[in-house]
Amino acid sequence: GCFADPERAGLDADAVFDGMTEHLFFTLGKLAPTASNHDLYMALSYAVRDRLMTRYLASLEAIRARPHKTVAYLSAEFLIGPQLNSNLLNLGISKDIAEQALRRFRIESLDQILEVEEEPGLGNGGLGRLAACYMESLASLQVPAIGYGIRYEFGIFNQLIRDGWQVEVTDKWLKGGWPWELPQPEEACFVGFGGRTESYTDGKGNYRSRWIPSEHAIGIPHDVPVLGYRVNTCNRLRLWRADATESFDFYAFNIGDYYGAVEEKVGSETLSKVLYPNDGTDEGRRLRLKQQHFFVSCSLQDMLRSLGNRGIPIEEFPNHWTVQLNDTHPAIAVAELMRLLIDEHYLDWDTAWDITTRSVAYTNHTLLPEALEKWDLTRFRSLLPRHLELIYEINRRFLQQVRLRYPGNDAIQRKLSIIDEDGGKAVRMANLATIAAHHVNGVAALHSDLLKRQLMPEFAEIWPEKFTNVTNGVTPRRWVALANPALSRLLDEHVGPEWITNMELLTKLEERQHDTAFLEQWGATKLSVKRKLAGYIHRQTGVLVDPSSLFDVQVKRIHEYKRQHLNALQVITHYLRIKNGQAEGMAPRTVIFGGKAAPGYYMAKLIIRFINGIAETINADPDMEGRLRVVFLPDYNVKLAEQIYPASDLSEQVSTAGKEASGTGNMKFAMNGALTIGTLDGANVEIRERVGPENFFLFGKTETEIMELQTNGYRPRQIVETLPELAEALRLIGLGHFSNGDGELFRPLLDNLTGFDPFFVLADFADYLRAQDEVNQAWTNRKQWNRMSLLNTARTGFFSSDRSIQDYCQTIWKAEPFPVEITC
Ligand code: DL6
Repeated sequence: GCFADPERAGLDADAVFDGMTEHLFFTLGKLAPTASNHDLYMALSYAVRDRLMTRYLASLEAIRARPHKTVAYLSAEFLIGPQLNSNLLNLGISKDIAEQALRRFRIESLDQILEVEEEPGLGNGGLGRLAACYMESLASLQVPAIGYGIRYEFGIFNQLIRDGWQVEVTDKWLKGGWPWELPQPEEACFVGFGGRTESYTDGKGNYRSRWIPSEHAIGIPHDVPVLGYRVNTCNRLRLWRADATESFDFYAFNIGDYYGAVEEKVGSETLSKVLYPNDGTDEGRRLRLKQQHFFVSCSLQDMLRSLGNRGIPIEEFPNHWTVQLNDTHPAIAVAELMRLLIDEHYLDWDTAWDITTRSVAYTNHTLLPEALEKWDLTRFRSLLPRHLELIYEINRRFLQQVRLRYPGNDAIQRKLSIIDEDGGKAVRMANLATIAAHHVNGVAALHSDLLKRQLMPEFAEIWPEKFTNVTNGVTPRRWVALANPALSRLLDEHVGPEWITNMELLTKLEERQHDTAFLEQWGATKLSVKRKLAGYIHRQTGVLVDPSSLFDVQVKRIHEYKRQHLNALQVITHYLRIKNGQAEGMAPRTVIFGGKAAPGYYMAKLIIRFINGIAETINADPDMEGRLRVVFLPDYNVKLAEQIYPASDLSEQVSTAGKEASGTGNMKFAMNGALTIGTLDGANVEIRERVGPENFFLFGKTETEIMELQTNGYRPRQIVETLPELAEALRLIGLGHFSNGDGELFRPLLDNLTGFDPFFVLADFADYLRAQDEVNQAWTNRKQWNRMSLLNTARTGFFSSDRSIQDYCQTIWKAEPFPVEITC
C-alpha cells in the first residue's frame, strides 16, 4: 500500500515551510506575523510529525501483514528527552534546512526553537534514560518494538536551588501542549483492582477461579512515534493514561452522595498522575503498586489482543512477543500474564506457565538492598487478590523443585521463596521475576557477576544458563551527533559519517593520535563547546568560569553511594592547598555538579546544600580567582545533560566499588572525549579496559577490598587521624566555614562520615587525592591530554546502545531486524 502523502512527506526547506504554515494556521489557529517561538516550535514539530507518519504507519502495517517477533519493553520509566531535534536528525532534515524554513518566520537559528521545548521527565535517571536509548537503537536497527509505560501527568520534579537547598516544583510538562503523542482511545483497556476471588464450575464442568475486582480504571494509550536513524522503521512508545470508568457512580449520585460519586473517578485518575521520584530506594507505596499493575495489565492485554486481531492462536504468544522487564517495576507481569491466560483465555496451568516463561526476561539494575522491591503481603492481597493466589501456586511449584534439590535445607527455601516470611510478610518481586524469566541479566560485567555471586547465588546454581550480562549502552545519535555537533563534524571528516551507526569505526581516529595539528584541532573543538557551557553557567548561576580551565564534572542523581561528598571533600582540599600556598602547578579548575535528590532522602539533600555552601565560599574568595570555581547547576535533566557531556574534560565516576550497577553517564562522557577519574565499579571497569589503563585515572578500593573492610570492622575516625588534609577539611566544615559560621548545619554529614561512613568515603579519600594529582599532571601536558581524550572517543564504540540491543536480540530475545519498505 501507499502511505506517503507526498505533500506532507517532503524533507526539503520548502516542504517544511509549507507544513509549518499549514499547522500554524489550521492546527494552532495562529497567524505567522504574531506567532511566538512556542507557536513556531509547535508548528515545526507537527510538520516533522507528519513526516514520521508515513514511516510509522508503514511499520505498523508491515507487522500486521507479515507477523514478526516484536520486542515489548516494559518499563515504568522512559526518560526520552526533547523530541524535535532527534526526529529531525533521524529523518534527515539538516539544521540548515530547518533554518531555511525558520528564517521565513524571521527566526535565525534552530536553537531558538529547540530552547522552548519542554522535555517529558518520565523517569528518574539512568534506568529511564536507558529505556529511551534502547527504544532509539531498536528502531535504528529496524527491530520491531513497543515500549510500554505510563503517561505520567507530572514527571520528575523540577529542581530549584533556594539558599543552597533543593526545592521541588511540580513538572507541568503538558501545560503548553505536547505535539508528539497520538491518543488512541479506541484501544483503551480495562484494569481491575481490589475485590475478591471466587471459584466456579464452567459449562464443561471444569473447576475454575476468577477475580471480582471492586474497582476499575481505563487505560488510554498515547503513542509516541520512535523513528530509527535514516530508516523507515518507526516503532512506538505506548504510554497509558488512566481514566475513570464512569464519570459518576450514578447510584451514589442519586442518593445524594455527590462527593462519594466523584471519589472513584478522582481515584482512578490519580493513577497516572505522578512519577515516584525515587532512585535507589523503594518507598513501597500502595499507589506505586497500583501504577505498576495498571500499565502492565494494559500492555499485556494489548499484546494478546494484537494476536487475536491477526487470528494468531494464543499459544503462539512467545513467537510473536518477547517481553522484557526493565527492573522489577513491571514484574507483576508474570502473575498478570498467567491470570489472563488461565482465567480469561481458559488455558491450563502448564500451558500458561510455558507461554509465560518462554516470553518473559528480566533485567536487574541494582544490588542495593533498599532498592529491591518488596510488597507488604496484606496490602498486596487487598489490591491484587487473584495475583497473590497465582503467586502462591508459582511459589509452591518452585519450592517443590528446591526441596528436591536441597533436601532438608530450610534456609535455602526461605531465601528463594517469593514470599518473605521474616518479619512482616512480603512479596519479593525480584524472586518472582527470576523464577519466571528465561533470562536474567545484569547491566555491566561486574554487576552481572555480583548478581550471580552475591545477590542470587542459589538461583544461579539452579539455573546457570539463565544468567547473563548485557552491558549498557547509550545512543550515539543523541549523545554525540545531536549533543556535540562540533565533534560530529570532526568525526565525519576523519572517520566518515558511518560512525553514527557503527561506532566501532571510531578506532580509525587512533591513526591521528600522534598528529600534532589534529590534536590541536581536537582540543580547539572541545574548547569551543566549553565556551557555550560557560555562557550557560553564567546565565544560570551568575558565576563566571574560564573555559580554558579544566572542566571537572559530576552529574547524576545525588546518592551517598555515588559519593558526591567525596568529590566535595576533594574540592575543599584543593581550596586549602591554594589558601596555604601549596598549590604550585595546580591547574585552574571548574568543578561542576548537577543532580536531583529524592525529596525524602535527607542526606542527599544535605549533600546538595553542602556543595552549594562550598561553592559560595570558594567563589567569593578573591584568592580563588582564576584558580578554582565550583558550580551546582540546578535541574539536571536530559536537555542540560546534552550541554554538559560534550563540554567536560574530566568525568567523575567515584561510586563505592560494587554499588553502581553500570552507569551510563560514564559512557556519554568518554564518547565525548572526557577522561574518567573513577573506581572499579559498574561499567567503569569495561571503559577502562577498552580505553586503556593509561587513559583512565583509577583509584579506590576494589569491591573485594570494600567487603573485607566491612567484615573486618571499619573505623573511619582512625583514617582522619592519619590524613592531616582530611582532618583540616573536616575541622573547617565543623567550624561553619562553608555555612556562614553555622557549625551545626553539616553536623549530620560529619557524624555520618566519621561515625559509620557506610559508603567508605574516607577509606578512598587518600587514593582519590593521589589520582586527582595525576589528573593535574596530565592536564599540564595538553598535547598528551588531547591524545588521551581522542583515544577515549576512539575506543568507546562498544558503549553504543546499538551493541547492547544487538546483544539482547541475539542472546535473550531471539529477535531480528525487519526492514520496512515504503512503496510510493
Ligand atoms: O541500568 C541503568 C542504570 C544503571 O546504569 C545504574 O547504575 C543503576 O543505578 C540504575 N538503576 C536504577 C534502579 N534503581 N536503583 N538504584 O535506577 O540503572
